[in-house]
Amino acid sequence: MKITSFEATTLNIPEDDPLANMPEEEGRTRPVVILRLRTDNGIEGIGLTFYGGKMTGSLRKAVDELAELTIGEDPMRIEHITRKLRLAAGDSAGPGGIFMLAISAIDIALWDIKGKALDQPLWKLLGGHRDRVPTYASGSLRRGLTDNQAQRAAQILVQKGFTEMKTQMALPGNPTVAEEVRRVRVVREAIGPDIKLMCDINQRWRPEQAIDIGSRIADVGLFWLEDVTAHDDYAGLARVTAALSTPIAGGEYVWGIVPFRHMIEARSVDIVMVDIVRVGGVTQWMKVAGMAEAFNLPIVSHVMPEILVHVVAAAPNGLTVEYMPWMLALYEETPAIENGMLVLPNKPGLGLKFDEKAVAAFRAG
Ligand code: SMN
Ligand code: MG
Repeated sequence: MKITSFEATTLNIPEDDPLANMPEEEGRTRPVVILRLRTDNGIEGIGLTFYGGKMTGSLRKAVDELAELTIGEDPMRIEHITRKLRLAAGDSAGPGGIFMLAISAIDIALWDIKGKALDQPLWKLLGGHRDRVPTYASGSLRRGLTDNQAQRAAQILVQKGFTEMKTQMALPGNPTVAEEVRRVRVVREAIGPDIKLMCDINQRWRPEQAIDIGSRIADVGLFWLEDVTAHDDYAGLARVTAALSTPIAGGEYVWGIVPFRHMIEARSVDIVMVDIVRVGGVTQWMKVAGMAEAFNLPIVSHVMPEILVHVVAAAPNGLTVEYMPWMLALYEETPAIENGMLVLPNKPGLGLKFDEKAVAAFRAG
């Protein structure tokens, strides 16, 4: 089997809130580059990438340039292709940034091809640990909402059957400690004690602030507190992790696999979160899962549940899948949620098909 052609397209995907219909800001969109990689036996693998922001034109160009280099290659030899692309472009441009984002789209598409060629769903190819995985609602309880809106949105998520959900602190403006603490308490009040509640800080606190606020909310019983300070302050994160009884999650902001070694060795986090387009795709995501497993740490996904459900279900230490719904509209069908669990698809590869009407509607430019 050989790769014969590819097609990349730039889209603007709405960043709305289909889960609770409580968007932080109406009309906001996120640029995304989707990729189709085609083979000589008629298989089409799909991949995608983002975080290009205003540099998405450059990211699209990088995807085109790297995908061109895969033509003629055997798609089953993913590590061989990765090495070729690294030598051709990444040696001087890596390890992070546009190169990593672009190669991730290619890696995802190659795994989709592999699954289709072997007629197996990706989660089984990667280990197939479980056929259902816990999931948590994300993107609804954001920091830009009022306390009241956050409470209403949280109740809607519970009514919809979610048993896990994520909110945010580090509120906009210059909130007092009391205001920060109140937000997470009112969300907890709205959902009761039995729903798992996570809280994302998105690197906005200093370590001592995280310890101060984190210790005041210990009784809220958060399932985890995420990205409490700068992502590469491994020692600062370790200080917070050691000081708080609440588990600390982190990792979505780092590039490639090596930083996870340093984070884990420094005991910076209790729960390892891996972003699939910053780490280098499915291949590298699973390597970090193995590294975390060896250190007795759980692993969790970041955004794109329709893709990440495969890797979390495959890994024995997979904990839960972030159900961030932004990209769901891109596909004809996405994995169902039953009793708060995502059900793994049985179709080959990713089990996803682009909805061509949605692709046309979101097309940029
Ligand atoms: C997040 C970051 C970037 C894009 C979407 C969402 C956030 C999360 O940190 O963990 O959901
Ligand atoms: Mg986050």
